[in-house]
Amino acid sequence: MSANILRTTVAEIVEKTPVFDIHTHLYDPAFGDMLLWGIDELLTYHYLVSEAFRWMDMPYEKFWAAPKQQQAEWIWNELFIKHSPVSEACRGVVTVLNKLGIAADRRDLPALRRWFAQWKPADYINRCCELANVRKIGMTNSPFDDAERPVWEKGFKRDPRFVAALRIDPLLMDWPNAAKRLHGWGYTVSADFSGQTFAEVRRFLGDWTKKIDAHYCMVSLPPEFAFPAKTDAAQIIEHAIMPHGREHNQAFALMIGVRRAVNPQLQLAGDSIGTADVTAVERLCAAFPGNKFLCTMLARENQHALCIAARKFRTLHVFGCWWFMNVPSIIEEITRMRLELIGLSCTPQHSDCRVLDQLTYKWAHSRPIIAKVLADKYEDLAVGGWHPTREEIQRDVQHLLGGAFEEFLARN
Ligand code: RAT
Ligand code: ZN
Repeated sequence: MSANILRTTVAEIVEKTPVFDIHTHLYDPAFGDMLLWGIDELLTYHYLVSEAFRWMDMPYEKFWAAPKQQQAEWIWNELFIKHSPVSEACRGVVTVLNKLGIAADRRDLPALRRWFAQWKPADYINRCCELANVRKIGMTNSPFDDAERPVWEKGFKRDPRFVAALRIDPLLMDWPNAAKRLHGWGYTVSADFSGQTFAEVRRFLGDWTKKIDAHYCMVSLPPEFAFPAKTDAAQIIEHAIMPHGREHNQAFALMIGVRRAVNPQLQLAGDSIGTADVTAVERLCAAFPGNKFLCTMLARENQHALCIAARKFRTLHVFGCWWFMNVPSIIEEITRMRLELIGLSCTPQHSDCRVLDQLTYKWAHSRPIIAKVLADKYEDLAVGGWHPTREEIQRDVQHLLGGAFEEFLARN
């Protein structure tokens, strides 16, 4: 294969290989309105809220008190009309419209709304999955979410494209309140961890794992996360989550580096970042060799050390360019580094979509970067006389777009 043909072959295979998007905030359609979609949701995505507030001279209270359509209009005017939408999150909206076949540059928000209003949710989900070429969507499912919990408790017919992940942030980050809630749900736990507390937390995790068929258990953590430590989080991990993980052969996903509510007035848009301590992840892997860990980190400064940790522990699977890392320049840098350090045994990207339509842009933006980096690596190999076949390229891309993740989860 010539260098040019190699590049176009890799690009074409990356485009055509369906992806398992391992972490999003999208919901099975049975959750109704909780599955967000359409132009007003796209415009009020929290990534855009924080960008719009860099220009808007408006009290935060006024913004939050307004109806969503009004908020969307303010953001549209600020980020698309008064300025060109060059940021990654803004460009995302343009890509979504383009993928859907809408002339985005007519700059006509009411017309966009009319276009979206024609769709039935079920058809629109199919359309977005087809355009994004997504085969499975990992949800984020919290038993602590009062809107979500009753839907699971009542039961519903699952859409096989949407797979569950058990999200447990309050359990680790706010144990005293989580203990009260568990108690209220019939688990005999004490805030001081006495008695049957750990066994009961395990029972809670086991019940929810079964109820939602959780593919993995997950938490997002602040940069201060330490292990071992005398914190509630470290104790619950050691005495409940680890034994639970071994019992159910369930991986534990750590998303580390978020500093919540740095500017509370921005609500969901007010979280920031901090450099974390990768040795906590290494110590967890070393202390619990019978457990599996998934990990992504928010700070660019942590990415290299995290890759090295993955070289040391085959029980650690690195994934995604999370949130503030999910911009083209950084995706390229991190993906390149990962391939150079741990080859194809990682999952370079997840979308973190909160709005269904975003699947189309997040994957449209990430796929060419993954293809470019992979083609560069094949080209380097060609210099040494190693030429991958088309079948080998397909195999490799399948691994990167969810296959390696599935193999990792299935491993005993
Ligand atoms: O990326 C995001 O939308 C963040 O708000 C978070 O949800 C983050 O991805 C998380 O899962 O904690
Ligand atoms: Zn997320």
